[in-house]
Amino acid sequence: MKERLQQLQEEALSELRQAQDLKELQDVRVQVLGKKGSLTEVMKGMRDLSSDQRPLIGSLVNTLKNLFEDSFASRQLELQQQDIAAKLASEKIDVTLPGRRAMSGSLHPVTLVTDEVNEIFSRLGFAVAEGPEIEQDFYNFEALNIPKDHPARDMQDTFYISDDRVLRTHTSPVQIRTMLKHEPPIRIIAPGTVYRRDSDITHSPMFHQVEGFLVDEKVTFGDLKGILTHFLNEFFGDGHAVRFRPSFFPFTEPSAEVDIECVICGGDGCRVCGKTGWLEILGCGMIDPAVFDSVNYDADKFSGFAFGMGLERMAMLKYGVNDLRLFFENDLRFLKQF
Ligand code: 2U9
Repeated sequence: MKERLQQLQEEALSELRQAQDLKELQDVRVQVLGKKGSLTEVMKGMRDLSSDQRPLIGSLVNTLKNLFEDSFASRQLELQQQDIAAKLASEKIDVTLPGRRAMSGSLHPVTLVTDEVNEIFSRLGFAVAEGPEIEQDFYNFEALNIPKDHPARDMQDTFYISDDRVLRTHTSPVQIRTMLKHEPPIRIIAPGTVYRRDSDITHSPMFHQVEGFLVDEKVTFGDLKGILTHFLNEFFGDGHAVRFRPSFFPFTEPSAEVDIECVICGGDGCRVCGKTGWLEILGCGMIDPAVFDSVNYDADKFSGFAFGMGLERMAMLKYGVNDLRLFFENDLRFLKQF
């Protein structure tokens, strides 16, 4: 029996040493101390021993069992440390490597231009106002002196939500809403998205505008010219001639269109300005007394001017973009340049 135990000890300890990972180590434990393990079998056989043999063999078995447990624990620790070391080696991070740059987005050119227009007018004391994109007929047309038979009201030109509701065709309704809430003096610019049933190389059914207006006592066309000339000099830089041409809008009287000396060719004539040397850039005028009537302003006491501009057009001229569609395609190669 003693020899059997000696042999068992050698085998068991050698198996422990040979175990290459924690799973193999567990298997050795089962082989020795499991239900049918080699040492378990020996312990079961103890009952067949004579009573004088039993204490001696019992103590040898116990010693062997303890020795096995200790050796098991230390081999287990060794294998665990080996595991950790291997993991650390494979997951090693070189903290001195340069980091990967996060991709940062940029503002859309129309947003950039909107912000710049807002800033220039803010410095002149204008507040920015916003309003709904689905508008009632009253705010979009009626209050702006756009009569029932005006072509702008036609189904061909305007997106109708219902008989009385449209996708706003300009941001002017924001200004009607503002006047209905506040008394003069008033200085507002209204940037925003507008919709017209127009789609070709130079028109998009959805585009962006900034409109502005100022109402006070004794406001003159001279004030209008001064403010808009200053704005264009700020936006495009000094040194471009500006001219005002008579025009017509239902909501302003008199009305004018504003041209700036071509910012591409400097007035010599090129493809962008159609060889005229001038770019049409703004519409404007003195607010029609009929508009004041519809918001209950006293047209004898107050006067004001208003203006409007298309922001995609401003962005095209500022950044030299030659195709309107680029603004709506969301091609990152285009957008990343701003
Ligand atoms: C109120 C009264 C008058 C705003 C104005 C224009 C002239 C104009 C166009 C420029 C290019 C629109 O984007 S565009 O197609 N705008 O020519 N807009 S005067 O007049 C107003 C606005 C509000 C209460």
